[in-house]
Amino acid sequence: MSNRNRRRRIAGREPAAMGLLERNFSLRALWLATISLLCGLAILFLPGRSYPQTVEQLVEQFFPQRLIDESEIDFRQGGPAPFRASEFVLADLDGVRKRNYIVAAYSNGFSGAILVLKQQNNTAVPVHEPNLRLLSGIFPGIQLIDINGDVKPEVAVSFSSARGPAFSWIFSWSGSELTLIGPSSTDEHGDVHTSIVDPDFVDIDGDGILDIVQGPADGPIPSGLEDSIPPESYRIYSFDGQKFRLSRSPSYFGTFFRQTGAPALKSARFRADLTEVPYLLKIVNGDGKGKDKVSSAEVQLNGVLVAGPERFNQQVREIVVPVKLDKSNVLSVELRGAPGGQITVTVEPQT
Ligand SMILES: [Ca+2]
Ligand SMILES: [Ca+2]
Repeated sequence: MSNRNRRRRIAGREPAAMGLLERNFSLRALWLATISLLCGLAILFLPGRSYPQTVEQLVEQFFPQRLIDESEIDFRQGGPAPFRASEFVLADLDGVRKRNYIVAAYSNGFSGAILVLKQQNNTAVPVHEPNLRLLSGIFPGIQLIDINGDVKPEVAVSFSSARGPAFSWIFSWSGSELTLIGPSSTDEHGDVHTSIVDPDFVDIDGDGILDIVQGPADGPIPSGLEDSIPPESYRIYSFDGQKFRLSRSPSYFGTFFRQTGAPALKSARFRADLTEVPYLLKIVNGDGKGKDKVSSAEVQLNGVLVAGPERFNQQVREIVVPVKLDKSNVLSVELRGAPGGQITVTVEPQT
């Protein structure tokens, strides 16, 4: 068919048929517009990579790219397969009775990162990342602890090491950033190291502010090696309003609890570096505030009774006994009386 003929055929159509064609065309346009609108709405409101809804997805969305890059480069150079671990808590950092922050910790199996995200509707914005190059460990953990009793939580982040113990970093929230308040030191390159591994938080002096107790890193020493590995003391860090600083280094620190059931003897081993200096064994009866005292107990050091039942009652707060230590020592404690009582025993050089 020639072009001229075709033009004639179209031009020769009935006006009614042309109207139908136009109506079909505009219906199709309307249909397409509706489909596009629905697709747009679906992308906006359905959970997906670009618009995460769950906190888990938000936390993953902000996984630090430098950790991903580091493990991929390492893998290409023959290292282990890329690894990702993250942990988070929802936190009311400002004390406004709304857990509107996400504190997230990330690890690629070697290096770690901490990120504070502020939740806004279905999204979050990163508001702070502590600049600590030496955060490292495999599995991150986060705990909120109100260290100074002001209702606003402090943040304890840990990264477990291959051998199990976790390096801990303690922060307070300034309103805009996490400030490291945990015990730490700075090396010659300006990098900050934490001084604590799996610490305990105890209010030792009852001032309402938690203290940090760090036990010796050395586990049980194989027999015969006691003399070649110097003993490590316990370390107690107290908060001075700015930072936790070392306040005492006792040879032993431990809290004993009166459990339900018959009184039971519990023993703890500890070592001492100096055996020729006088030591003081101090028993604090009750918790930091003086509650939960025991009315009867027996405390022995190296098989010798240092405090018997007659020394304890509900009015006794503290018992101090001068003692001598051996290189290796055993403290044995049996608490009696009503379950729930506790004592804390410290052994440190007499100053
Ligand atoms: Ca607090
Ligand atoms: Ca305290």
